[in-house]
Amino acid sequence: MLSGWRRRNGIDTEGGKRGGREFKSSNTMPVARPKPSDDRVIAHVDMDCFYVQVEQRKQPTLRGHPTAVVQYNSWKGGGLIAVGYEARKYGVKRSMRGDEAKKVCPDIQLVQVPVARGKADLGVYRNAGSEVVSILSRKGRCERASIDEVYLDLTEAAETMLAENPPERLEAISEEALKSHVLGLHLGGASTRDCVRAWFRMSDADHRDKLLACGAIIVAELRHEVLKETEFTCSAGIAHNKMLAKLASGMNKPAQQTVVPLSSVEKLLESLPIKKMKQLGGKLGTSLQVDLGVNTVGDLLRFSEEKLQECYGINTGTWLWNISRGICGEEVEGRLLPKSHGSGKTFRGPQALKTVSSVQKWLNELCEELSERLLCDLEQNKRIAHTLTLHASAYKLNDSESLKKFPSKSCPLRYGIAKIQEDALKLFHAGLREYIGIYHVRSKECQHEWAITGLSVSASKIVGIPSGTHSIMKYFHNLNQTSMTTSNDICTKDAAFLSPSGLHLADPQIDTYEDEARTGREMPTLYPVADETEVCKDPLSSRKYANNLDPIFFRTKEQRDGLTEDIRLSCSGSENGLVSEPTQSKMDFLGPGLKSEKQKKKFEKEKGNSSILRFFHSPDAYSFPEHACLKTFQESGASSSGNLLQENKQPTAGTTCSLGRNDAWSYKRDEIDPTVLNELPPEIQAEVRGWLHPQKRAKTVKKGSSIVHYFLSKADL
Ligand code: TTP
Repeated sequence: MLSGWRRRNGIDTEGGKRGGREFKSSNTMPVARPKPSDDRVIAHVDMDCFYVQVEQRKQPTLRGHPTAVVQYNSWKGGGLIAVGYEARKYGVKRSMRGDEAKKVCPDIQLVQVPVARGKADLGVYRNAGSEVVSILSRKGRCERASIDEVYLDLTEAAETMLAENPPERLEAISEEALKSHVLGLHLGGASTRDCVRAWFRMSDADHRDKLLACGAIIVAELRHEVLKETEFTCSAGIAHNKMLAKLASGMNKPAQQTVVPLSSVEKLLESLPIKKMKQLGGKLGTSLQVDLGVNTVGDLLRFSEEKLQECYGINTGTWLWNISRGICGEEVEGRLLPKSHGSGKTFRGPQALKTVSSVQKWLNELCEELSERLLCDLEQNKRIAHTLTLHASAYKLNDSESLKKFPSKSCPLRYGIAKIQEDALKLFHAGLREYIGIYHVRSKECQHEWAITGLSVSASKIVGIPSGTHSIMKYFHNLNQTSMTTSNDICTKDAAFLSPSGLHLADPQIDTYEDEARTGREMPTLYPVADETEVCKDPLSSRKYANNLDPIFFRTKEQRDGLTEDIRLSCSGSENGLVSEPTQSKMDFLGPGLKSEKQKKKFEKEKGNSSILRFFHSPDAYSFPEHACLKTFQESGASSSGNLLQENKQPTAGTTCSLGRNDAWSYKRDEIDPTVLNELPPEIQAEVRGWLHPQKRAKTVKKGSSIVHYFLSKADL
């Protein structure tokens, strides 16, 4: 009898793949066997009871007191999402609610997570995480794995230290480093500290151990800097690969670090419960236990690679074979920024959503938050997300036993609150159709057939905007041109999607994600414990976010080369992509001024975000002259940080046009492709040229011919 995981993955007992489906590997389950790279020095740093520490920093009087952070839903005191170490001593656990925690620890201080839009607002934690990341990234390649976890590749720093300043020649080894736990270290009667010191100073040690010793000294120093500069403590694991480092960082908490020398790996894995291993905490782990009788990672050694492949597919089989030997070739990606943004919420018990309008209401809230974060990312980091994904969890009212999952759906992401909201709703409808069947969706009773218990929207495939070679105007111009055909495509598809008759049509615009079958991980839906879903955590990070995985990351790691059509769409400024002629496209590029009255209204409804104008609104972007402060922009109010009416000065004598707070988006006049200007309507070419070459600027601008004209509402003219 196959366990659920294997059945769903189409793996039969003979090892074939049923139904012609092939198991797809995730990022961390590479097909090829990685070369054991024992000479790398990798650290995993994990903040201790992170939310609690952030709250204690905000309210120092909480320090030293048993404290926990609760979700904002106050039912039974709210569910605990983070428990401080003082509270843990009393037996307070994350699974408890506030009232229960008070029973076991009457002195406990319960702090509610900040709330915005009727849901948890995790911005403060996210920002605190960024502070830590910026410190940890000082010594090597740094990968932000989740809101409070970081991987570091310290190989180079460790090699340099070993060559120039090896531990045996150090006058003193820091106290923090001497508190390290070195796995497999034989104490032989001496004090732990003396043994650790001796291990650090061992001149005849294996080269790889020496590298780890240097890594441990560096990590201790970094942790100390984090404490000094942010007041946060963190724990760390230092090993030769990510998997082992991650395992080790949780072994001794809080504020401690653990080193895994190569010689200790076998013993460590031998007795490690299979479910403790990253990615094996869910159904794949259960399948290993149930189907193969594997209880510890070491038990996997009984199986050949072929056998594991037979049971779980090529990639997962090889991955399992590797991890049982402590092999992991995964690189530390140089990434300080999150891979995705998301916003979600769960609706438990009576809060479950049972009508499309209630779903839409919440989707609108979630999309608004997502849009704000995207704009913030765009402004601060010059990054654009390409894919919008909707995840939901649901049950059927008339068939609560049904195991069918609400399918996750995705589509190209179009910027602008209204567009994101519109697309998210379409994704929801697409998911719902599949979940309960077309007939039911179309019938009136459908409103009473399902209940949504969780909703989340996320934006992924985030890439940086190329800079340097082209002007930003050129960039958007290109986007706009391409958007024409794509927009039409989208429009057609949307029409098919929305029209009742179109319900039967396939909508290639929307992707359906399969469940964990693809990845061997938990169903990528919502955050496991908290009522409030925060989807910004890196899905690759750990067990704790297993339910929060965004499958997009497992499908492919590669980012699209440059910018893709969905972004172009978003920049077109056209409503629903209703542009068919090049001239119209140019008008879109310029804003609503040249459009029909109807289009103008639609544009305003669009809140300004989706248009190229929105980008100009960014304080970092090239700005319009002072008098071009636009009502349309003002009304949008959607920027997370941009100030629409911020002082916009005209470029002066310098060669660089930069009016924002930083110059990252400024561009050199010389770099501006003159053809861009030629593409503009003749009546405004002169004015734009005037900005770029103020000395040549026309002295007077005829009313009605200025570019400003295009951005002013009728009332302003
Ligand atoms: P964790 O790192 O899992 O836990 P922690 O930092 O609170 O404690 P530890 O010292 O044991 O690592 O989670 C990081 C933060 O993420 C946590 O402080 C609160 C938040 N979180 C949730 O909101 N819901 C959850 O279900 C989990 C697991 C964490």
